[in-house]
Amino acid sequence: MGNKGSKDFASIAANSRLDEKDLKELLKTFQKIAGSDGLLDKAELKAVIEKKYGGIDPTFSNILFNLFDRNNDKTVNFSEFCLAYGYLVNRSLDDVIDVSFRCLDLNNDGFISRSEMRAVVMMNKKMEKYVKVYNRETPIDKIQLLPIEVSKINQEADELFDLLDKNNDKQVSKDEFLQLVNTDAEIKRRLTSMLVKDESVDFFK
Ligand SMILES: [Ca+2]
Ligand SMILES: [Ca+2]
Ligand SMILES: [Ca+2]
Repeated sequence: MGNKGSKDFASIAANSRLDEKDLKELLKTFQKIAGSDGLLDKAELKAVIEKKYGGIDPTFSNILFNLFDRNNDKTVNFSEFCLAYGYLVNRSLDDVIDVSFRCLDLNNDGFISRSEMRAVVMMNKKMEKYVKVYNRETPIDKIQLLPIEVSKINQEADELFDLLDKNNDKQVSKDEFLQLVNTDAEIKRRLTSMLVKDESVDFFK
């Protein structure tokens, strides 16, 4: 993956708010999972998820991949990897809102749809159940939700979606998202805590 001099490390450290010692550890991890081309693709990320959670939840792997692939070129380089990792470790990063939007826009078309919002809230609930109810012993793709849970989740997602979709055109644009999330601390808290659980931090270990 090229020569990572200490200058590169310093700039990655500054951008990701990780220290250089963290970065050296992360580089080892990254090299292991990204393979010889030094780039992490979606299949490689899925393999990591599968190993950790015993299964794949497609929404979860899409969210994570969007979180990592900042420039949307379908691969994750080491610098992107560190940025996302820094984001997971330190929730107060300035780009938290931007990243939240990217994570919710599962198909990357620049808008959040109602079904994307539902899928993300659903995934979040599944993850919660996986950790709290099943104690991580059941593969994540085997976690079942009761019909009553599903309808509650959809209701919760729809409420949030309707708040965000100010002009009622059935999609949430980036502008709508920024307007509300920047002015409403409670919505900001809900969205950002929903997308990335502390759970994900030890992900690659
Ligand atoms: Ca990329
Ligand atoms: Ca979308
Ligand atoms: Ca709209």
